[in-house]
Amino acid sequence: MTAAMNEKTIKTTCPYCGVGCGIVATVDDAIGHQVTIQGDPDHPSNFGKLCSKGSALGDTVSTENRLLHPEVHCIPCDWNTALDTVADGLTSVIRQYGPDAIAFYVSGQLLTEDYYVVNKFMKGFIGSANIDTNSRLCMSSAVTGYKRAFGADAVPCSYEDLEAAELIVLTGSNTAWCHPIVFQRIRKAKENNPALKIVVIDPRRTATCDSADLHLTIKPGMDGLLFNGLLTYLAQTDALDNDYIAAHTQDFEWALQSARNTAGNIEIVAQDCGLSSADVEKFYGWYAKTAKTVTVYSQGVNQSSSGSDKCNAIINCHLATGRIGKPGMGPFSFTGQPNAMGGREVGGLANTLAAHMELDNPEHIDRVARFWQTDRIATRPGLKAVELFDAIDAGTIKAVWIIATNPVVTLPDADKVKNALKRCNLVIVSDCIKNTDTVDLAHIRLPAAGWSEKAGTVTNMERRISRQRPLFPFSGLAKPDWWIISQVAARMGFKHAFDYRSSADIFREHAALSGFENNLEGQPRDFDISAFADLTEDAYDRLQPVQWPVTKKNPNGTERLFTDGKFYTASRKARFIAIRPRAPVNKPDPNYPFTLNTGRLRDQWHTMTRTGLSAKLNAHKPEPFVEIHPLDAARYHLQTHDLATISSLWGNMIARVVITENQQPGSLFVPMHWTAQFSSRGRVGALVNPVIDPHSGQPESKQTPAAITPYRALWYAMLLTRSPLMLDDIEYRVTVKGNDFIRYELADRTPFPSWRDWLKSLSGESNNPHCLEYSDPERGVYRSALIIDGRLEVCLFVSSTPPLPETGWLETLFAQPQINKEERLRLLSALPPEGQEDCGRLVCSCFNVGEKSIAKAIREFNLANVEQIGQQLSAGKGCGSCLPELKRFLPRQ
Ligand SMILES: Nc1nc2c(c(=O)[nH]1)N[C@H]1C(S)=C(S)[C@@H](COP(=O)(O)OP(=O)(O)OC[C@H]3O[C@@H](n4cnc5c(=O)[nH]c(N)nc54)[C@H](O)[C@@H]3O)O[C@H]1N2
Ligand SMILES: Nc1nc2c(c(=O)[nH]1)N[C@H]1C(S)=C(S)[C@@H](COP(=O)(O)OP(=O)(O)OC[C@H]3O[C@@H](n4cnc5c(=O)[nH]c(N)nc54)[C@H](O)[C@@H]3O)O[C@H]1N2
Ligand code: SF4
Ligand SMILES: [Mo]
Repeated sequence: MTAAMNEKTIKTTCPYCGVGCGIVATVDDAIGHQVTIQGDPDHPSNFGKLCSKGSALGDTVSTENRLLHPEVHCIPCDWNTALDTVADGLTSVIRQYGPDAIAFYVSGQLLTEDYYVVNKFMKGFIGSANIDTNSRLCMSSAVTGYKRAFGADAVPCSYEDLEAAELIVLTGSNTAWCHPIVFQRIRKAKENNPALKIVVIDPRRTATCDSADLHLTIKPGMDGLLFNGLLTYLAQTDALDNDYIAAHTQDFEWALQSARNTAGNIEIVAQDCGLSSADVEKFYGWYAKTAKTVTVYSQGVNQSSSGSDKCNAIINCHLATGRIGKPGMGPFSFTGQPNAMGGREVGGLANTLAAHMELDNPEHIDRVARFWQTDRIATRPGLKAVELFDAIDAGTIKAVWIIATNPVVTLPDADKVKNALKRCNLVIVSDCIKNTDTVDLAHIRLPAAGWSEKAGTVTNMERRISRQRPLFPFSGLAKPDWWIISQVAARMGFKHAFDYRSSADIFREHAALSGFENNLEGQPRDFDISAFADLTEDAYDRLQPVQWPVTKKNPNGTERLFTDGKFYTASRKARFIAIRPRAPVNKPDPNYPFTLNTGRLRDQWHTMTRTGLSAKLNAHKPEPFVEIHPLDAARYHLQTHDLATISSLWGNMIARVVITENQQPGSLFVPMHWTAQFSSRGRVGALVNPVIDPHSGQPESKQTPAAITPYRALWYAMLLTRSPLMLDDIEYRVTVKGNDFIRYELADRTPFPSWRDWLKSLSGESNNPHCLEYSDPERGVYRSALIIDGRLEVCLFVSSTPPLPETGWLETLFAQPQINKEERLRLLSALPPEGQEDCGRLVCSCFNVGEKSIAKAIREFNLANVEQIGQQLSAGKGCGSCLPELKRFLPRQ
């Protein structure tokens, strides 16, 4: 048989962001764990496009770092032993302390089927609602905002509304990096319709700003005031849709009064938001006169102690202008995770119930209990993420099961979370990966099937349900999450309710519940996919992407909600909410004079358990860093390439200094991605204040008072090696996985005993080791390379001051089986031979184009736009994720 005959093509969905791109995966059974990834041209979310992360999925499916078998107290075991131990452990806690002494902490990265089962188990049968999800950190404020306004957690818009819009306001969203394919759709829409205006509201200048007609560098946390000011302005300028307000809404006067009281005129708003009056007026003016307006909001709005209010301040303006339920309009919360929306559907949050029902509503509780045929259902909301870990810390929760999330890195006050887990009697973790900061603290580790193995559905941020389909068999003993949970439920006496044979079984039940007693007495629930309640196994396999609601009457799904002006409140009218804007809870002070902002990078996904495996993705931003404005850098004696200690009342970290005017004076930005697996001191969650929104419980991850000081090491080193090395005792250590090498960035304040002896110890018993060395003790410089049998093994550069030489060329030498004489000669200078260029830090990961090559081509060929760069270098011609960055290399027009 030829290889091609073994090839099969499978359609599935990207496991990263909420855009929910369709993928065509080609696997060759003869080759094993390898896959070629392409965008699915027929998927309505991406029409064939994929961003850098989606395109690199093939690099992340290796089994090398997978958790391949269950472990109890670090001892590998079979499933029966592990499942019995989990069931016995949970049962004994319940017997002794009651069901509320147990907690689950789950994730928007579960498939809907997994998510449904774990919620049914905990809320329906264990009988406690102490099950929360990482979505609490992500979009619980958006949920609260929608529920307060519409009576249901219903995202009104579609991506097509962005294309039909004439004004897109992006607030607290770095769309270019975090929802790249939707951003490409927005960019394309602007090309097709130059009248489309884009306003970006973000204290930082981000890649998203490169497409903006107006960028408002808002003072951190002030969005509520800005949108209250907008509501006042709309009233003052006669831009309200009074007919819509009268027919379809309630409580308008109340909200307007509050807006007037708090944001009565543009000057005050501008001053308090740190903006110019002219810019605020421009934004308000555009908004007032552009009917087709979509406001997109994400973590810069949600992750705030007043996040829910900010969401409602935004929604108020849409309701006041009747801009909802019509093409090209609406308040559009961008969710982050691939299945944040699916989690909302199954009641993933501790205060909600399945199928968009509520835990504070006795009728809903009764209905779900009858559907599940249980008399043990939880009857009150459970603890929300931050409180839940506080309860673990306090010892009131005795056992926790964490599934598909990494709270030791991503919850605020993350050192406290770490200590809480260390103290907890029973920590069960289900993950695909062998070592994460959270898995490392588990008593019981359960190997979950990951993307490319598991089967089920996800819902993207425009309510579109798509299938994830398996490409490979399960690795090792890994099992789908729904199976693991059902097995434990069965062992705890609930087999009758968890007797699922497939994910299709679960999906049907979930669909049936969504239609169960829906629309009683003219009161419908928004989430209804009852059309799928009888889906056959085969039809589930073939399920095409579709936007809910999907009912028998409406089998092709629903592009837009609220087209009839009817909402899900008792009166069927939308509610205005009166907003009193509040600043972040903790304010900078002389000890902690900066506002620390945290967020995402283009090529990493959260805690890097998967993207960190891809050399390509690591190349874009390889090291944890802190961005600071030049004036602040000068004041605090920081230079580019320096390391700095950043600290808050809660914790501290070390990161590389990046000086940039993209940052406002008084604020710092640190990416959220680094963990103890990749860096000794790069976990920013340790610094983040555990302040939460009173309505949603979402933490204020974007604003923590912080201080910064130079970290002056005795020595700095850069080490390239073929295989991992033990470097645990070094104070600053970052590990970067490359293609054929690993790079370590190192620094310490205590002397390293002897680099020479250490290198010698590395050559071990090998034949023919050869050590090149250069030493200048006066300058603290030491350089060395270890070559074994003509092949480069280790390359070490040490200096008493940063920066160390650039490593681009040296890294390429690891791909060679032998290095030649000239290369040997130049090794310790790090300068490539004539004709072999170092292309600099990677910008375009599809075509491996670095910043030096781009700058050089622009200079040499007088390139004037990104198209010309593409023609010359191919950069930007692949996934397009680097286009905003390419723009920055061009001379400013
Ligand atoms: N590459 C990549 N993409 C991702 C993810 C990833 O890890 N990597 N994660 C996914 C997930 S789960 C999520 S939730 C989304 C998040 O997507 P986004 O919300 O777009 O991403 P963030 O970087 O967290 O924050 C967005 C912006 O909010 C700004 N901001 C901070 N404070 C304020 C403020 O007070 N007001 C305003 N208006 N803006 C402010 C920040 O400067 C930042 O640029 O991304 C998803 N997509
Ligand atoms: N400082 C700061 N902190 C933040 C944020 C921020 O902007 N700033 N953003 C917050 C937001 S919006 C989010 S969404 C969170 C995300 O934070 P987390 O969810 O904690 O981060 P991930 O790295 O996505 O963790 C997912 C884990 O699930 C595992 N996994 C993947 N697939 C599966 C599966 O199918 N089954 C199982 N069992 N495991 C699987 C992965 O290996 C990984 O360990 O971080 C939050 N924390
Ligand atoms: S935009 Fe990128 S990360 Fe998001 S779903 Fe599409 S390919 Fe995946
Ligand atoms: Mo998120």
